[in-house]
Parts: sequence; structure tokens; C-alpha cells
Amino acid sequence: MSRAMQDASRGGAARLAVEYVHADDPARLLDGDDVLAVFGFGTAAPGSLGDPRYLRVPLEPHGDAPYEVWHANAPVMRGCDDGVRWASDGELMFGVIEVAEHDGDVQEAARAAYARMAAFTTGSRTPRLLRIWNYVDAITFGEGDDERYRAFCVGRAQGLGDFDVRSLPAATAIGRCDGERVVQVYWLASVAAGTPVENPRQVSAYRYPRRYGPQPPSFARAMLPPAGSAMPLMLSGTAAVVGHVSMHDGEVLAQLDETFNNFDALVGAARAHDPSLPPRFGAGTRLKVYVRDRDDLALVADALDRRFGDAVPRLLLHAAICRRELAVEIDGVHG
Ligand code: 3EB
Repeated sequence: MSRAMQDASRGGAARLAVEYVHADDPARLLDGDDVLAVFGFGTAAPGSLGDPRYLRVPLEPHGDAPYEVWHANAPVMRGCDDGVRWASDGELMFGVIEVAEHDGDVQEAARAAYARMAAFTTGSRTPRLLRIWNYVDAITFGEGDDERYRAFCVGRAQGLGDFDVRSLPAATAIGRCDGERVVQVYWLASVAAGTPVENPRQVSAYRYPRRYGPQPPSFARAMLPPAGSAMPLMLSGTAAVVGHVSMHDGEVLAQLDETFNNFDALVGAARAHDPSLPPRFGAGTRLKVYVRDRDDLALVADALDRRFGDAVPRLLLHAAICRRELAVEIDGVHG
């Protein structure tokens, strides 16, 4: 446990614990009054549990997937307002918006989702966005600046309105593979701002050159939690991008190694702010591993077994990465 987490466990500050739990009866996972969110993955998970804290993420897991459970401080309140399903303990808010595309207009769906999220969070007790996940169908369809990921980036920036790149949240933007033209956006926001962290091996995404599209992606590489909170470092989706260039095209295991090289650098940069963060991934880490080709899932699972054994809880998902040449991407938390 980091020093910040120990400090906060004595006070009344923000608390977040992320667990991966196998469950025969996922509704029971919502029983605790400290539960902020529960995520099920793929078609084996229920679509709804009649509770805004539950969300099905439309990505198929590799093997028998656990549920992801976020614990905060009890009591957690919840509701549905203005198209937003939310839960909050007064320090942290979980929120989710799903916007259907009209005639495949992903830019407009992203703009609408982000405008609604921005209005909802700005007017709440928890206006500071720490972390956002985006799931977009057919993410690399379309050529050049018509590619759907690039259109998503344009709509996202439009919906955010005026923003300072130095206070952007950490994020993941990944392709769903179920053919539903619905943009799913969920987030974690807080009362107090976190500290964004950039990766010294990578150009900041918000400064990517023009060749990657008209609107650079709006996210930070990681987010340190607000001072004094009992929360892990939040790691954005990370892949084999060095500088701004994708490495090891066609070599999924080399991309996996490069991704962990990027994490070493990113965690190193975060440790400059919080030296009590462990330098290596371990029992306080949770990883979500996104693999583009279904046929690579077992290969990646074996490589992770060799690297980590049982030391690092992880979840493998079949999902399209937002650059065609990237076969694997990983996000997670670390503390
Ligand atoms: C990259 O490094 C990989 O658009 O929100 C990773 C995490 C990526 C988040 C986003 C994109 C996003 O550029 C892609």
C-alpha cells in the first residue's frame, strides 16, 4: 500500500479499490453499500441488473471472465438523470452514457456523449474527471481522416469544449467487436483534481503530429489520484507506441514487451511524484489486456503467465485497437 493510501485510510478522503471477482450470481456483487460500480464483460454477463452501478462492457473475455468491482466509501448513492447512469459516495462519481450513432455518425455520437458528460460532471460535487473509457464499434473502419477513430477524436474534443491539455483525464479508447453502433463512455470523477502523468518514452497523445488525424487524442498517459486519497495510479490504454510511432508491426509478443517497457517508464514518471508507488507491477496492480485478433488471445495469455505467473491479476478481452498495426493494448490500475 502506498503512503498516500495509508494516509487516506485514516481520514475521510476518496477511496477506490478495484477487484476482479468470479461470481455465479453477479447481482450479489451489488450488495455492499460501498460498491461504486460492477462491470461484466461480454455476452455471458447480464445486460442489466436494474441498478445504475452495473454495466456490461461489450467485449468478449478470454476464458471464464471475472467481474470488475469498484469499492469506494459507504454509503454510495445512485441514480439516472439526463441520460447518465451514476453512482457517488460524495468523493468519487462513476458515470456512464451510451449514445447510439445515427447513420454511422460516430463524430456526432462522441460529441453528444462528451457534451452531456461534461455538463453533468461540471454541475456536480465531483467535477474533476480522472479516468474515461470509450468503446466504439468498427474503430479503424474508414480511410485517412474519415477513419472512425479519427472522427471519434474530433467529436470528443468538440464535446469537451474549451479544455486545457494539461488537465486531461487518463483514458482508453477501444473497438467493440459486437457490431453495435453505440458509443459507450464511462468515467470516474472526483471532488479534487488528480495529477496527470505523461510518458517520457512517448509523445503526449494530445501533441501527436497531423498525420494521425485532424484532432490529436485528448487524454493523459496516466492519472495520479488526488493528494491524500486511498486510490491507485490510473494507467491509460498503453501500446507499443514509442515517440508517436507504432513499433513491431505484425509481432504481437514484441508489441507486448514494448508495452511493458512503456509502463516501466510511465510508472517511473509517476514515482517522481509518489515514491511510495511500487516500481514493478504486483499484487496491487490490475490489468485489462485488449487483444485485436481472437487467434492471438491464447498466445498473449501464455506470455503473461510466463511474465507474471499469479502475481498480477489480469483480464484478457477481445477488442480492436485504434491503430490497425497495434495488436495489443493494456490499461489498468497500480498501487
Ligand atoms: C496510443 O498510445 C494508443 O484515444 O483515448 C490509448 C489510450 C490510445 C487512449 C484515446 C488511445 C486513447 O495512442 C491508443
